[in-house]
Amino acid sequence: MTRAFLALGSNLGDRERYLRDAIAGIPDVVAVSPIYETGPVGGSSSQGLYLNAVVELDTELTPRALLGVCARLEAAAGRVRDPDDRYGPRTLDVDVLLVGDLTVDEPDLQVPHPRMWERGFVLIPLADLAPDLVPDPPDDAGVRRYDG
Ligand code: GSY
Repeated sequence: MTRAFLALGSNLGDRERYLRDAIAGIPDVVAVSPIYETGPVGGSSSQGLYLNAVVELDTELTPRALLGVCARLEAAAGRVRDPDDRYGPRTLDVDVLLVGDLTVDEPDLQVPHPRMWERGFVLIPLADLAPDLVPDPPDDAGVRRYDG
């Protein structure tokens, strides 16, 4: 069994519903971070605020299989990718962050996630679940606890 982490984000439609439905569809979940409301990073600053969370899994799934889980959840949320707006608003984004000590460097899958260490909206919820991995989480004013 391997300790893995996925990051979830939504800034379109019923954001909390999309996150909660996605979390319910993830296999082998052992912990879920609090939900945070966060300012959009990248793309138009006029797009809506995100809700973000991180989930921890204890799993035998490979990084590639986890990527398949992410794609299935995004499709179930009606995610439509706009090739001209890579950082545009989305019903659901699910990213593979870490899968134990494994590394993957392929065109469509990089593990650890290459931008995770610069993103407060990832590091703050990850630190809630894994302070051993993020001993010094950033003090990011754009990341606030969301209570509905
Ligand atoms: O990379 C995930 C999608 N995403 C997010 C996000 O989840 N949260 C915030 N705050 N900004 C983001 N920009 C992108 S793209």
